[in-house]
Amino acid sequence: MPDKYLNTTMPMTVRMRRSPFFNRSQEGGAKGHIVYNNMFIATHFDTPESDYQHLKRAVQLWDVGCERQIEIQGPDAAKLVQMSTPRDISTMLPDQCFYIPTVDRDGYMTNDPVLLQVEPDRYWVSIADSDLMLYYKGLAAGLNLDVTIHEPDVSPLGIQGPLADNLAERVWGADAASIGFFRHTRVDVAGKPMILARSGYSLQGGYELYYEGADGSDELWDLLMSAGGDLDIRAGAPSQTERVEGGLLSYLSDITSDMTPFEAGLGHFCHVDRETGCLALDALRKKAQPVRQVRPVTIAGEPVPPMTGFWQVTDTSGAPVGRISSAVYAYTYHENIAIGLIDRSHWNVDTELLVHTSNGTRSAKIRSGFPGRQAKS
Ligand code: THG
Repeated sequence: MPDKYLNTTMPMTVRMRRSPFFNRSQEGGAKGHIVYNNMFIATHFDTPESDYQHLKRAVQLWDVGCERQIEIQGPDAAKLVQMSTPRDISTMLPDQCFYIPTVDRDGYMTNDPVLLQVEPDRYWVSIADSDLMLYYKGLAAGLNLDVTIHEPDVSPLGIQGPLADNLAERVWGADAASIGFFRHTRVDVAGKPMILARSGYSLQGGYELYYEGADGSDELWDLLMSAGGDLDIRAGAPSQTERVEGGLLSYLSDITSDMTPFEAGLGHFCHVDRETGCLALDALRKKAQPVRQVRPVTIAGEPVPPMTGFWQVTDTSGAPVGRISSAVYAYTYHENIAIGLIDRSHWNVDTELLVHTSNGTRSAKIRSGFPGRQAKS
């Protein structure tokens, strides 16, 4: 892959992987980058605000090839996936995607993937940034399960924004474009049937195409770009501001490996009343009443600075009651919105707090919800 499109001074090596959409994403004007699942991906194109405003009004193509798949195939595949999550996957329909908290035996979060069934006894676990595959391989080896586990050559392409439906209908037809939220279907991509799901890391609507292999990726990108020419389509990436406004959590920021799904606010995905086979059932039953939990927080004052570490949250007299893990200035709502992990004593709506940001102490308050989500529902 040529490096001429690399809009960065970051030194490259082979082990810092790039998806087949990397070059087109670079040509689309990528400026900021991060490493996620050992993959190099773009995070912004214009200013964060302009990327955000565009995502909210048009449609963007996102190289989210870093959402790596763990493929688990074989007669014990469902059993193994179920061992890792408290969400009851026996109810998952063949065309459904499930957001699943994954946990270790003690009920602590190991990842928060999207699960889908590719075919009977064959699952893809679409992971956030942690080495979950090793956990599955370890369990499969230790328990002698009848499964094979590997990372397939699959690179999701995000098609996100309010005009994504319009684009998908033009390219793949009305039936494919009208699938329900978190449902998937197969669409034709240059003669190959690939999975298209209505999902993605934004609250603006859209799809994810689970692109298989590398051949033809430029052609697909170009086809989508020309089909969406009059929709103001652009290259883009998940927007930190938009996802925080909408309360979409990020593993290793808002969810850390010392947290349970209950603490992460994912208790509705914990079916601890059923004998699912999740290895953490007993542990999670004891942890179902958390003493700290994720909460939406408003931080007063001018736009908050970028975060390079957690910010401590205290009560108004200075006693620690939690931390802020993500904070943004929400352009639409003209205020600072944050994701906090807050002690039970201080998590009620409207509780007054102090947030110790990197440029000073601000007053703050627990919100009733994330504004990007309230607006949608
Ligand atoms: N899509 C796919 N894989 C992924 C992500 C993705 N892997 C990494 C990362 N993102 C995993 N984390 C999330 C977090 C939130 C959501 C998806 C993946 C999400 N949540 C919805 C919400 O909270 O409203 C829906 C949850 C539900 O009700 O099921 O979409 O983005 N393929």
